[in-house]
Amino acid sequence: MSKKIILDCDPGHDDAVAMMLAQGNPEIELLAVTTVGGNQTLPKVTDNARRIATLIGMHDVPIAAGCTRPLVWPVEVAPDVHGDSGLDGVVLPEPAPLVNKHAVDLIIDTIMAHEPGEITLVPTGPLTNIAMAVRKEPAIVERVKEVVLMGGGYHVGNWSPVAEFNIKVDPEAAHIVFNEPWEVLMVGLDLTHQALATDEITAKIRNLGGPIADFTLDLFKFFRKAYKDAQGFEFPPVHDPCTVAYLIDPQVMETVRVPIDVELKGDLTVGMTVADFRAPAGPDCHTRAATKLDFDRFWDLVIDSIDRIQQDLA
Ligand SMILES: [Ca+2]
Repeated sequence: MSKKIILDCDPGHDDAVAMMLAQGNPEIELLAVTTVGGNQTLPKVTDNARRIATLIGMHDVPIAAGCTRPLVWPVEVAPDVHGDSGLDGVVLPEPAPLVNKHAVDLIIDTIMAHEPGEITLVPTGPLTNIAMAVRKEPAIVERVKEVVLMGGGYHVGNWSPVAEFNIKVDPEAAHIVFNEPWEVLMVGLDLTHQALATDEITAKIRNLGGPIADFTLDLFKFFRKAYKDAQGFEFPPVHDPCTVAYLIDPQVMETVRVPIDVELKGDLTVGMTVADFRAPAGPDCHTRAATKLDFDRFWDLVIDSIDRIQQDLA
């Protein structure tokens, strides 16, 4: 049984890899790609998503643009990590069509048209669209199987000392998503900082050869320099596909059930995902945090998806 997912993203170098993994793995049935302002402005990330769709042969998946800005705060983008286009360093083909529907409505309509428990939401950008969908149609909460999101962290931040970008730029949206009583798996920085595109990994991708392998190498080349300059990493952490990888094979990571909430008020800590590890999680706890990545298993899935996409395109 394949997993039906909606990918809500802001491409973004690592979002691009999440799209590739969703497209290139038969365990995943991608029902929609929705975009949200984040790594770059909404027009830019939407254009990137549409061009990636063309590149990887994603022809039958509706793509819809969503919210231009966070619920409360002004727009904040990440050009030092993703460049002026949001996807600098690569050459992309013409954009795939956009559906004439707001992303929030596409999310709601898709969930309501399926049986309860069928659809997993996979947000890999700020949580604005998901929060808006919850507020517009609260019935989605009990119909969604799980929210598997990239964002947050329990020990580290990257946009402040304690807050991760996706949560920090729209903390109110994140607060809504973490406080609804659906299952939430936080695939945060503690996990994704283990998903490094090392020399060993780029060598494996280079050995594959082909247009999608070359595209991925260009992505990683830009991302590596950006992460070195901006945050001092030797190799870039490829955050977003960790979510999709978990849905293909849960053994790709270890998780722990723990209460998690989002700080909204602290002068130094706004956007922090606060996980309470003091005692065993109670029966009402609906949140989990990802802790340990199986590095080889994860990258094997990514590399396999590149190979499959290239075979499908050939
Ligand atoms: Ca992202």
